[in-house]
Amino acid sequence: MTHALIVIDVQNDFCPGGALAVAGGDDIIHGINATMNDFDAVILTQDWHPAGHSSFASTHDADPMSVIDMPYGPQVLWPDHCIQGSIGAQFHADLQTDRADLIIRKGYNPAIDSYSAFFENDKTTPTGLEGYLRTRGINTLTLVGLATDFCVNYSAVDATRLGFDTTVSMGLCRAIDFDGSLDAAKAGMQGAGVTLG
Ligand code: VGL
Ligand code: ZN
Repeated sequence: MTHALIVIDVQNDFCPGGALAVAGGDDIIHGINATMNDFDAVILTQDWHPAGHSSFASTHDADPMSVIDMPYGPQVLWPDHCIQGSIGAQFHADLQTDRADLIIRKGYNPAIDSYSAFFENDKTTPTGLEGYLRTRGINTLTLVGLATDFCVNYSAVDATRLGFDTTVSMGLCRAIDFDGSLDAAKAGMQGAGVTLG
């Protein structure tokens, strides 16, 4: 078994004070740092949007947290966040980034959002992470980070679907929990075969 830790989007904009702050988002950072040495590989993801991204409410003159239909399905519209090169897009200063073997960026395509570390929201455009993991012989994944109900959830479901043995360490995640999204995400992950640890 070769086991990787995947740390999802521990960035300033998802922590208190950020543009899309997740309650308690910074509480998990010390625990994430402390567990890094338990793994054969550590991979970080970074939400990385161009200004004017199609997932931003401001791009559509719409209210944040409203939902629109995109060619690939419904899309929640978010406040502007994690803009390429901005302070908000940087990893939280307390996150130990030196231990990371790989940093994978996502959401850079202006027309498609990307919650999952594996596929954009069209569910078909790959990020390349699957190939990286397979060529390194990694078959087991533990996911932690932000937010439980969006990027962690989508990444975990895709990982399981791709055949990786996947656990989400719930104590090292925090949720946006918008309109029942956390309960739906938990049910979806369990239904897909993700272990909630
Ligand atoms: C995320 C909403 C928009 C996340 C990213 O990291 O969960 N959520 N972009
Ligand atoms: Zn985003």
